[in-house]
Amino acid sequence: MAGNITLTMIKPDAVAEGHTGKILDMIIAAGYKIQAMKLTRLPKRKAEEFYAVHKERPFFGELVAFMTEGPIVAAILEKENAVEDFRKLIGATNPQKAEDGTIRKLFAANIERNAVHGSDSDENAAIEASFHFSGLDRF
Ligand code: FUP
Repeated sequence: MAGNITLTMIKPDAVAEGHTGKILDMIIAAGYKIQAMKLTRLPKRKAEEFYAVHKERPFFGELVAFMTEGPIVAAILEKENAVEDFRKLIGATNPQKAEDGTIRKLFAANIERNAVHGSDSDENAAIEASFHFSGLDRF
């Protein structure tokens, strides 16, 4: 069903700082069911592919370096209105602009090291879910 999944990555900063459990608690408390989940480390080529839309941007090299510096937790999350509600739960890209109580406000250092990813559309959620998981890994 369109609109019922989003793809998240708990980014290398948040995993390294030990925030994975607290972030997953917030996600589950917000009503998401975990369809798939793994601890993994993106190779440079895969990080470049994931963020290909940003490849001409000045921050692209730093973004790829950050996203490959350590393990991430990738997960497919299921709930009605998943994409939009998750964007509200994580807050603005820049944590200084994120609302109080959002995941980025609580755990992110700055616009680059911003703790979590959330898909920005239903179309991208489907693409990003398939990027990280095969059908066999989804429940
Ligand atoms: P978001 O959808 O909130 O993850 O934000 P974007 O798709 O605009 O950006 C993707 C990632 O690029 C962000 F998570 C962090 C990084 N980024 C920067 O490092 N600097 C910027 O100015 C903008 C984005």
